[in-house]
Amino acid sequence: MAQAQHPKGIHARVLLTSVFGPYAQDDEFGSRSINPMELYQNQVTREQGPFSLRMFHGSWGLKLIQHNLSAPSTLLDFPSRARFIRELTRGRYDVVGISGIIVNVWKVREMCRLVREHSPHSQIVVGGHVTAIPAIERLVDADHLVRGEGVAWMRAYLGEDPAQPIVHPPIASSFGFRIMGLPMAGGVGRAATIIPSVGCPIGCDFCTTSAFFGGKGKSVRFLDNGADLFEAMRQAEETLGLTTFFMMDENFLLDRKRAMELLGLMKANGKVWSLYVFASANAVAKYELRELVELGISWVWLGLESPNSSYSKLNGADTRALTSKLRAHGIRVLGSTIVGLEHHTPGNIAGEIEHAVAHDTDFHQFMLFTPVPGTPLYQRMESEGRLRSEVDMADIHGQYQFNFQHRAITPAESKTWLDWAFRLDFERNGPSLFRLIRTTVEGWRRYRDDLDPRIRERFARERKETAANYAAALWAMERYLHRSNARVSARVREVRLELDRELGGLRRACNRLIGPVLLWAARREARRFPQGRIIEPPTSIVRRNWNTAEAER
Ligand code: B12
Ligand code: SF4
Repeated sequence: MAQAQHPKGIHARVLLTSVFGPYAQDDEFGSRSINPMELYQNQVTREQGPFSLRMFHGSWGLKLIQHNLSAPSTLLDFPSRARFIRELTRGRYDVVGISGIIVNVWKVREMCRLVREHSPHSQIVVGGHVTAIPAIERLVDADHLVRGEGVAWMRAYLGEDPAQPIVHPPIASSFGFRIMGLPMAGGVGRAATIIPSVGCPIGCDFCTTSAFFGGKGKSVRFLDNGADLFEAMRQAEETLGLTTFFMMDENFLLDRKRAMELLGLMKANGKVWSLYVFASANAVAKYELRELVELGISWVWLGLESPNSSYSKLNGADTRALTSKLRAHGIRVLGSTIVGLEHHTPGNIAGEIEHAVAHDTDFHQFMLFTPVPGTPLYQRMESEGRLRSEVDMADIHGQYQFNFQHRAITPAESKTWLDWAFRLDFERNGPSLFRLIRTTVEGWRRYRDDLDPRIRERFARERKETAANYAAALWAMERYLHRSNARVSARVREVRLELDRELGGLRRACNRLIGPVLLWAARREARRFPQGRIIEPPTSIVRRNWNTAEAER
């Protein structure tokens, strides 16, 4: 089908928006209290009480689109419903682009309705994973539904060449960091987000991002080679003053050639950068540890899934050995485990969760096995008649209950096992903040005298940031856990004493003063918000390519 084009081309007035909040509450638009707009509190550290990491991430897909359009545009991120209506009524927008994922479908529907009511002349374009829902056109009243990559589509729609190279925007990866009930300047691993590509060619059957951008063998590459990557990172460093990068690529290490080109340029230009990446075990295996360290890999999101799954990305990998090797070299690991795979039964699932927890990763995400619309797994479950059609799409997010008939585990049991996994991980391994400090210190110990000055400098920097920001937090954690979990408290103490030995007397004295404040704040937070404090992201508005008078509206 021919690509649609707006008659006003680059002169069209464009509003790009994410779905409206509040998010962490139960409402008729599909918000759910267990589905806050946060990564860690939603699906990683949610059972870690006051030690859960709290922060937000903006809508990077919309940012990338906006940055690559010449048309005057407004990006409204995390609006309230009222703020969205206000923007519609004041903006005289020709185009309203709405971004959503599947759980947000009812908000997308409501937003389309609001556009028709308050800005009837606007064309509505809906993009993002929500468009993977079969027969979405019957659920939402949009003029265009964009499945897959959106920059090229929007460029073509607005009369620009879709094949132009991507201009990468500077993106600060997170904001609003809090822990132990207090806002913290800087935040854990403040980083610039870089988006090298979307999709993943490995094509695991459950993987929604892989399926959405073409499936097995396919991905869409924005930064095709090491030089493109290096340039985007250099510019982000210059604009944002950051030397840590969150590589938003589903499997960054898979493309070894590109990664090694980047390493060559980092070395040639003396760049001491830290990289946070997503990577599968078979991709990590393509590198010597020394190469990963030289590349500045300091945090890996690793799919562990299950020791008995047959996913090719694991390829027989001993993930426990791999994780402990990475950690011993100062590479922090966020392990990701699927709960409720097909082979799980009430008899073996506890053992599999124990196995996951035994990895002692710095962070652990647990997700229910979930057939998501648009994936090969969903098609198979549908053809086998095993989808639970009564499940609301707002509940298909992997943290509630199965949306399919499992052969051995009921939906209610699925939630019980999932919650248990998070709790067990916390009980055995302690707060993630402690674990990541531990790994950072381990890396520094190993590499502080390395012959390569780039490596020495990176580890010294990471350790310094950690010590400066979080040594006092260790003091507070040690005491907080003293009664409830003496074993973990003792482990925290060991790391704290080691850090203390390295710190100057003044810094140590400071920490002795700050520690009790943090302890008090953590106890207070746990008392006031036993289920976790509800925090919503603030609305942000970015206008581009307007003349000044209009931009100040
Ligand atoms: C950052 C992130 C978040 C942030 C939210 C950021 C935000 N402002 O919304 C946080 C951490 C809060 C989050 C939360 C959740 N997330 Co999330 N998240 C991501 C992540 C890691 C990156 C998104 C991203 O920026 N990608 C890069 C950009 C460039 O790609 P993109 O967003 O897809 O955008 C492209 C196209 O989709 C398209 N497009 C997008 N929007 C629009 C709009 C228009 C008009 C057009 C034309 C095109 C278009 O063009 C863009 C450029 O090509 C993705 C995984 C991934 N790799 O994408 C998951 C992902 C989007 N999240 C997902 C899920 C399920 C969730 C949660 C439900 C948590 C959970 N249990 O997993 C919650 C929902 C929270 C809520 N209440 O809504 C799923 C969505 C699955 C689906 N099929 O719907 C993903 C794909 C992860 C996964 N593999 O399962 N998430
Ligand atoms: S390796 Fe990871 S990103 Fe790639 S298809 Fe499998 S689950 Fe998706």
